[in-house]
Amino acid sequence: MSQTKPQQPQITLYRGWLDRGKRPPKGKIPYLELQTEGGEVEQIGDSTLIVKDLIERGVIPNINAEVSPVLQAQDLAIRALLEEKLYFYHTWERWTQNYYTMREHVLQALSYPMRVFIGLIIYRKTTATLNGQGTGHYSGEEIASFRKEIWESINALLTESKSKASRDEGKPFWVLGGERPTEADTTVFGFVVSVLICAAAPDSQEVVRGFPVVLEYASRIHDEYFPDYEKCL
Ligand SMILES: N[C@@H](CCC(=O)N[C@@H](CS)C(=O)NCC(=O)O)C(=O)O
Repeated sequence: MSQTKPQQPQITLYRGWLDRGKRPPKGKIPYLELQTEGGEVEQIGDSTLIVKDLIERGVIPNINAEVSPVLQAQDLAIRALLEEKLYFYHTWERWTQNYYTMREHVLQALSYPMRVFIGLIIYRKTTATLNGQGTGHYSGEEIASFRKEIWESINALLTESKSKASRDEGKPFWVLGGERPTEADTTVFGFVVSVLICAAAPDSQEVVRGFPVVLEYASRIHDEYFPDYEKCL
């Protein structure tokens, strides 16, 4: 019996700061708009929920399906470390220490008066979030040391993984040290690239550029999966 593959939905990804003005489901970028075969349009916000939804629809494979429960726990911990901790140190560096560079970049599509106005709203909301979450109460030195500790930990995992994978010269190696990527790799790769391309993150860039194995990790993933993108490594 022949089986017809379900029609893939049409997907539009919104990831620019100004897309937040369109009231996405979680009030944040990134979010997706999915148009199903029947013409229905659905919005999904939050990268974790987006991944779960696309797996359920069969659009992408569940790369964690074969991973043991212990490794799944480690995978989750790495993602949480970056998304719920390092993310706020990044936000602090970009929006409080390099405010004008950040504002001019993310709001570049707006006129100057609008950049000033919207920039102020973002600044006030961001500092309130940082204070509520806790990062806003640390000193610059404390944030720098927490941030360094995180990148050192990521570097330690990747260094171990790279040494195990040394037979596969030039091929990607993975943060949990396995043969295949897990979800944590999508997060680690995203954070490395985000630091390297962000002009408002000079201190983070210096830290990341001090870890050759982290750069090598991202470079190999780039070559394997994103050769059509400009390389920042
Ligand atoms: N955990 C969320 C984080 C999304 C997130 O915080 N996005 C930021 C930009 S990087 C945002 O839209 N911030 C605007 C706001 O909080 O109002 C995800 O991965 O989707």
